Amino acid sequence: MAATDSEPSLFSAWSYFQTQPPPPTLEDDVAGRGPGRKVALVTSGGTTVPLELNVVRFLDNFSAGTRGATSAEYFLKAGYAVIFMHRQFSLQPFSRHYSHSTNPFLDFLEIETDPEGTSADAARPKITATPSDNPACSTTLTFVTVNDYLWLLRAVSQELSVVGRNALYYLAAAVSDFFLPRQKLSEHKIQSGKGSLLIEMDQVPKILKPLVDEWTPDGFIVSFKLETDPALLIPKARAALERYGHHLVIGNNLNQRKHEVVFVSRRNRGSAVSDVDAHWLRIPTDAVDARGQPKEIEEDIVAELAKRHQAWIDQSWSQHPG
Ligand code: PAZ
Repeated sequence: MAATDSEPSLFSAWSYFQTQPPPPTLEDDVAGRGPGRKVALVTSGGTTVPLELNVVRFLDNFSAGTRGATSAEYFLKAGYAVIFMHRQFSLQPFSRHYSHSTNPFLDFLEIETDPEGTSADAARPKITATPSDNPACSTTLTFVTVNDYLWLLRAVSQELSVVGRNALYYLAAAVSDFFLPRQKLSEHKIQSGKGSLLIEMDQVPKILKPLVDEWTPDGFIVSFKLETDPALLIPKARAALERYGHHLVIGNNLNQRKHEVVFVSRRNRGSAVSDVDAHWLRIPTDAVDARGQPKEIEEDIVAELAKRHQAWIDQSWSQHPG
């Protein structure tokens, strides 16, 4: 019978779902297995450690947020939804190209240079995309202090745990190892006049442990390790893998971090941490990308991670379907 000839039916919500077919992708969407549902939580920039409750002085970290902001762009290009959790006023994806600007609309634009390289402005990036071209599925969160960072990371990772294996954690923020607990903070500005200032700081708890074991047990977790002594890089990365049991540590030395990083991981999931694979990614200092722009190592880091993350999702599903 043609639709126009039929009596209008009265559906209750119950009868609707009893009689109408679900879309074919529903199960995957809900389980977080859909192709567009991979999510990267990118942390970026340094944390501060206030020395007073009414903050006049604080300790800070060198990080400008370049690694995180650049990587977030490549995650978006690789089809990830991105939660960009960054230090307030540190570099942000896309607008990092225009560091003088505070225009939030730049967050939604893609940037390209003159492909011919002929115009007088050839070296200057130009905006070619509209907001609708950019994945709308990205969010920005900000922190300032190490305390903000820890609370935010816990809350976001607990929320994100619903995405299960499709969540990738890219922990590039430079998080202070030491802090002053609130109970030890002076309420008012620390006064001079008593000679030198001695401050004893407590160690920041090792947040990766509960992240891996409790908050987001199915997430694919990548931490960064920064060193200035190259001899320490791989041993410290290995120790982090052993201590926290996560998937991967990306090691970088302060002065070479834009040109080389090392991926340190277990050879096989579950194998002893003494049996690690150290995979170096290097780009020449004068490398250029397909558009003739200086190449960014984050492009290769994210490509390698997207491959490993997908392989891990596929492997997990073949071992534990559903
Ligand atoms: O932000 P940036 O590009 O200047 O520096 C990036 C980085 C060195 C902070 C990052 O790659 C990193 O190693 N983060 C972890 C630092 C650590 O806590 O060991």
